[in-house]
Amino acid sequence: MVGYEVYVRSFADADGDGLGDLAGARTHLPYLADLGVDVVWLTPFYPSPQADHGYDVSDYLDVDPRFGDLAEFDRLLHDAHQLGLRVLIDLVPNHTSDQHPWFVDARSSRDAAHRSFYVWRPPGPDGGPPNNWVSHFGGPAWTYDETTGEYYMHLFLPEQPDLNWSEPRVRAAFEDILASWFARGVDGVRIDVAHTLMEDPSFRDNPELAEPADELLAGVAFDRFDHRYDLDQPGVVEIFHGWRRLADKHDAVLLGEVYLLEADRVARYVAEDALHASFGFVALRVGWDADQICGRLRPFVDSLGESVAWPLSSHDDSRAASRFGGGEVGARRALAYLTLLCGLPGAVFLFQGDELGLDDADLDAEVAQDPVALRIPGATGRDPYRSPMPWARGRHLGFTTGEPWLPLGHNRTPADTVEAQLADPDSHLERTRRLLATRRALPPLTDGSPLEWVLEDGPVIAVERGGEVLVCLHVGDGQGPATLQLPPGCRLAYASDDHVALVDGDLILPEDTAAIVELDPSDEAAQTAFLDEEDRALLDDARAEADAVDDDLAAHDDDPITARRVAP
Ligand code: TEU
Repeated sequence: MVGYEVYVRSFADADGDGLGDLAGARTHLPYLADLGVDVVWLTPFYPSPQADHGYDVSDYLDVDPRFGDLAEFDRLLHDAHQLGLRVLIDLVPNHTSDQHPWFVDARSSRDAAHRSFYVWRPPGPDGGPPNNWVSHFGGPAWTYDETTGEYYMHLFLPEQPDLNWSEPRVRAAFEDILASWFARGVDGVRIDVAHTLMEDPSFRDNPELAEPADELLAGVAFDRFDHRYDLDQPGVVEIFHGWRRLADKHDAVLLGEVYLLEADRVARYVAEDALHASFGFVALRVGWDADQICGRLRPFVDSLGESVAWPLSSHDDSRAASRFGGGEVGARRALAYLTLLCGLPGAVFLFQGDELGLDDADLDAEVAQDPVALRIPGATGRDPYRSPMPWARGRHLGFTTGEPWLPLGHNRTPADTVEAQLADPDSHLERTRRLLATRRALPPLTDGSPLEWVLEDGPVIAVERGGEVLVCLHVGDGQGPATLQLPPGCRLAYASDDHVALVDGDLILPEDTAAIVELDPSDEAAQTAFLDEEDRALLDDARAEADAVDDDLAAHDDDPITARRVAP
């Protein structure tokens, strides 16, 4: 499937209050269906004080009046289904808002009914926080509560207290929440920080790292620790057993935001009795470098197969076009990279505006809205990824008739808009649409066909699917176009750029471009041209065995018992 992340507050504003809303999103569903999207993920629209822009929920079963109401949600869902789109909502189970009635009660006294819904600890020996855990958003992961004389834990803002998932009533409450949304007709949930629900019961200090865990991580305080005791704890996966039974009953999907970069750790969450799939965040953590792209993506392909969702960008991370160099070059690379992702097993997820080739918005520091920017000294925060969608020429590029909650960015121009790009067959938007259509038209790209890494040493990466389709990406080495000799009868099904060509069996691939090639289905040699000797021998054996079975069947044609052909 092709997913599309709608960051609701920045997608489209129907009522002119400067914030995107559900009615605005509904208006543009036909646009998404035309683009080739299968699944729309809506970021949180629940009642919320908006301390973390909706990821601080104060009521899991309603819609914040700023975004609409339940009737508007139902209309959106109905329209989406009419268009053949499925809708995922964003479930935030790790923490609530500090304004959620559970927390309001929990902090009222030590023996409040909901006290155990949250994680409370007495002060450490020096009267300070109980241990050295830090929040994602800077500062300790603990806030002292004057009224009750204990600290509560929060992996994010103090306004986002962590729920205590050892409390069976929390588990029961979330199963009810899920059942309610599934009964309403939602097609699944994206599960916010799915891997962080439990903590080590001894609340030990996390070891400090000499070096950040990953050179591509931001280097904020959070990344200076080995999160051995606060993330990815035993027992989290079991929580999803009950969720999966509920989801299966409603034919709904559980997609985890398991923000871990090691494939085997992510894979533990994906099982027949746990999540259907997880995002593969490594896709956002690669530079424009063939070794990194192959080296980091391949373990996810190997251990998750079809159960991974590749994000091209997200509301938490720099946009692909910016990560790969910005400007025209960045946009060209982002489209070429998306082409490769389309060649891998699993789902691909666009973040709104990726289809336009947008890079991060250029915003003045004074307009900062993201708590990360406002609370971590020196941090730019996530606003540049979250600026409003440019729809059409004119004021605020068609996002709102009012004043946008965040400016669109100095670098946004009328040429970036959906309106302008729809009118130009060479636009990023039209090329993206053709890419998604090509992916849909070539079954080996989506039917679970086996994958072969044909070239992975760079600068050209090539993967072959099911012996029928070849996807190639040239990340560039300063040497100009690469030429790949292909077997006869190949067809160029998609090119990310006009300078890609297939001439007399030679695929000419300029730097920063990608192509999808269909191997001649009538030419068996072409289909196996990329197999190594061992695989070709295996294939020959399998074919010989199939022929033998066929002969055997023919010999028993008149037998009363029906023989079954067994696929080798
Ligand atoms: O993100 C979880 C997460 O791990 C991110 O905070 C990420 O580490 C960070 O954004 C990198 O800058 C989810 C949501 O996607 C995010 O928007 C929320 O702020 C967060 O959870 C808390 O709910």
